[in-house]
Amino acid sequence: MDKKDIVEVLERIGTMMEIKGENPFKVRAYFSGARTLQTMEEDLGTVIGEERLGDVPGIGKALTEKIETLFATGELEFYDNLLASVPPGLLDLLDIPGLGGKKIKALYEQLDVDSIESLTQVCNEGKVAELKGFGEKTQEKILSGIKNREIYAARHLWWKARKVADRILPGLEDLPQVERVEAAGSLRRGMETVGDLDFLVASSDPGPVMDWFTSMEGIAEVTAHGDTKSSVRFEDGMQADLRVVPSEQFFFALHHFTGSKDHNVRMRQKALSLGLSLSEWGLRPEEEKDSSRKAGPVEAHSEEDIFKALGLQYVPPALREGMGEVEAAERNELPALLEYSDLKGCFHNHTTASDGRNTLEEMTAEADARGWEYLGIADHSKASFQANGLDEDRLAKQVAAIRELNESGKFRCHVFAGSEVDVLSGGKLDFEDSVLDSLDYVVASVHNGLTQDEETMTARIITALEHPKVTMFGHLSARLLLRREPSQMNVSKIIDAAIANGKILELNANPMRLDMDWRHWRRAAEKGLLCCINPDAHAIDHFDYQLAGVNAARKGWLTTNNILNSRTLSEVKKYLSIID
Ligand code: DGT
Ligand code: CA
Ligand code: CA
Ligand code: ZN
Repeated sequence: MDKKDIVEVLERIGTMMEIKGENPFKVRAYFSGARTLQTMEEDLGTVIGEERLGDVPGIGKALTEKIETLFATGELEFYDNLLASVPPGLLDLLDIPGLGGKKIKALYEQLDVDSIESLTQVCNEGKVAELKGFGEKTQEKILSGIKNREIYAARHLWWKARKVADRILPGLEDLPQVERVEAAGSLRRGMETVGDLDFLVASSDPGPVMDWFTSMEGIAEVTAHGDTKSSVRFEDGMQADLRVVPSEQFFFALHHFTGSKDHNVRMRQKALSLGLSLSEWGLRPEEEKDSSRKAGPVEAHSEEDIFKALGLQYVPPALREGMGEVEAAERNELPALLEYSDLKGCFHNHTTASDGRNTLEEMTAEADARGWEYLGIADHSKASFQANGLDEDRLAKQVAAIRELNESGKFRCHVFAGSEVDVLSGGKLDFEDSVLDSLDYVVASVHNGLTQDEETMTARIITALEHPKVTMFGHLSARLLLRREPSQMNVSKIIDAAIANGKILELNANPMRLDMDWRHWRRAAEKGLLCCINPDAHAIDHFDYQLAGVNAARKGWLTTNNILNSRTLSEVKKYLSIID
């Protein structure tokens, strides 16, 4: 079992002991042990191998044995016994923000709550508000937490959905009956989360295609098995639809099932204004609608043909959200969308100096191998102690190491020395100006106090944006998709403040963040806001996240003009006022 999983087991042990009302002293030992382990810089295997785990402050004898057993075997009898001794539904309650061991214990003992269902019921009856230490507000928060949990469970990260689709598509392609195949729906539009996968196949012999699809590996249930449409649910909860159409309808169906619904509505209106009727089956004069299940007189050998037939510029899937794209296509004013290959580097990246998994050199070598002209290192600052943030001394050493690496000429890729500086709760930065002066750039980010009210948070962020040393703001809302709601803030005020102060907002490309949200970018960029797409990489393979970032940027109508890191090294140096 790896370190991350062991940390989770220790936390669960602590929680279960708390629920059972065990000695708070013992309980605390598990939580603090989990934290110690989490922030331990050295490789856990090495420390265990050299029998030094017991020497680590905060990890006592009992804990050492348990961690070693988990590391070696992935199992622990003590944990299994504990799991068996609490109602299984109780641990689900931990998914609700604000509920820890103590609160769960109170709910269990005083209101017999032992599952999400029973918790929902007592909340709706108003009984939770009456409990000591809870109150009306907590009860409301619990209810909205339960609702979010349902929404979260029904959707999946685009990043994950794409990987599942990438496994299914080749299988479909290989079937002899399949003439064409595409993934459609929200996945094709590049939505940050995806409800279900939608596959579309052109074939004149759908039977074997349906049979293959409904007998794929990992399927938990076949929810529909028809002549031309089937649906399945995989063991991990992901669902997928497959539709098979005759090849002359393929592009009409592809356009229809790519959506979005709002885009389709606008497209049908556009067709009607020309006396035409557009459907998943074809495009035909409106008066022939009765025969609409047959292919229409207009042929489409690509989606482009459909747009052309309506006198429209081609609208790429990323823009099909019913947010003015059809109107812009009428005027031939769609943007030239960003490509991954437009990116020449990035700025928000971590190394082993804070909580990253790769060293400065390893990160630089990888950026170099990708052909990037520059790489910015922005490790955490000291207030982010849980992420092993750097203090002034360690930062100074890192800056020196970066300067040295650049001078060594070892890599073509230039490294910029930065920092992801915590924005403290009142908007003050975690480092003094004299420290920030030694850096090439500063990413300001909020990592704590995420539940401040809208006014306080907005003021906090604007204060940081007004700081002369700040270059860009990191992951604005601090949301974690399908896990944590965005912090409350007045985004349009923040955008205005960033523009007024000549500051950049990041588009954090981590597939769990994609923050600032693409829905804000089009208007913000029109007003003049500059964007930087950053992977927030904690390891070399996280540079791939830039694909998700570019995807979100496309949905935000951004072009190379709006993106700092599509500029060349010398342009960026100029922007950062760095003189060679
Ligand atoms: P999802 O799965 O919730 O992430 O979102 P989508 O967009 O993939 O939605 P889905 O799977 O329900 O349907 C795929 C596409 O099919 C959708 O984007 C547009 C089209 N579609 C489905 N139902 C309707 C409908 O009732 N009206 C219209 N105009 N289009 C529909
Ligand atoms: Ca879908
Ligand atoms: Ca669907
Ligand atoms: Zn961060």
